[in-house]
Amino acid sequence: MRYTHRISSERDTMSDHVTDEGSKSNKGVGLKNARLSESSRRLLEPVSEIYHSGGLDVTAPFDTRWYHDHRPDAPELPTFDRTGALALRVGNTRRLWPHFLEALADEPHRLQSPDPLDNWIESRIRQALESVDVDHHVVWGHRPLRGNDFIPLQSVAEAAGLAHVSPSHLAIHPTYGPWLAFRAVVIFDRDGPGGESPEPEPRPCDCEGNCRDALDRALEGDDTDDEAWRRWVAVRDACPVGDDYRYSKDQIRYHYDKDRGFLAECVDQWQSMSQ
Ligand code: B12
Repeated sequence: MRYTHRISSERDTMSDHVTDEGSKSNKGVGLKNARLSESSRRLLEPVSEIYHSGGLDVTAPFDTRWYHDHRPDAPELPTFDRTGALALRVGNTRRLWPHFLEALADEPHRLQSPDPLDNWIESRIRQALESVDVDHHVVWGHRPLRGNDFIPLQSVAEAAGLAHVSPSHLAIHPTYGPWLAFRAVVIFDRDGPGGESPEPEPRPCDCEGNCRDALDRALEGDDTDDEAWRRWVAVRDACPVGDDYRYSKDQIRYHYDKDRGFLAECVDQWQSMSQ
């Protein structure tokens, strides 16, 4: 293991203190406020419910046209030849972590995968779609759509009124700040909700957070030194929004370091604490 500090002793449960009740906004994280036809709601509800209950808690529908209007320069989403297709964007906050550890405890073979997190997320997302009888495509955040072209999921979030991309190039949600990740988009062979994209929250980025300075420090630093990951975490920490939703120490460490040995230790610790 490259780093010497110990695994956090905190057991990262579903964090009772972190609920959306009373928070400034949990906009864009579910179906509740989405404009959807009854049939689209019936289609998306069970899938969305599985994602939310499994830690993919920033999941909500959108219309592919909103993204295409917002980023005409970027790669296009598949749309089944519709002007605007019904789509679900799938993402998460810190709530993903305990579900991930639990899954690895149940299915330790996933630890052998080159990227256990992407591997598990793909299987979760696919599993929930098994009972869906409407044609669909899944576009993964971590896989290019074709060639080297990724779909910019931050722009999908922006087009759907969920987040703003900040000067640090991170998407900032009004409640979660930069502490959220985007995993995939599922596009269905159905018309989308149409109309204008939802009005975004006011941009939280006219602040003194100096995330741009933190980004410059990270970019100037030597990426091979053992402290490089801390400079990248500092870019997220520079944002004054979403402090309560900061990932746990272990989650941060794994996301920035991707050390599977460390991940295995987290799983062992999680198992011993849940016995
Ligand atoms: C390729 C990629 C990277 C590459 C290169 C990023 C780049 N363009 O410079 C690398 C591997 C370096 C990278 C690193 C990180 N990434 Co990255 N990355 C992606 C990925 C898979 C595709 C980005 C892309 O090509 N988009 C397509 C083009 C067309 O989009 P674009 O809008 O024109 O450009 C966007 C990005 O490319 C980025 N970008 C463009 N130029 C620059 C320049 C700098 C200096 C930076 C930092 C970013 C950046 O910001 C643009 C939006 O404003 C996305 C997931 C996705 N599919 O969106 C994650 C994603 C953008 N990354 C993410 C994160 C968190 C990181 C890291 C901070 C942490 C980490 N552990 O991965 C580090 C940062 C450290 C670093 N050294 O940069 C998150 C952002 C979450 C958020 N809240 O916004 C995403 C969305 C993945 C996720 N699972 O959520 N990433």
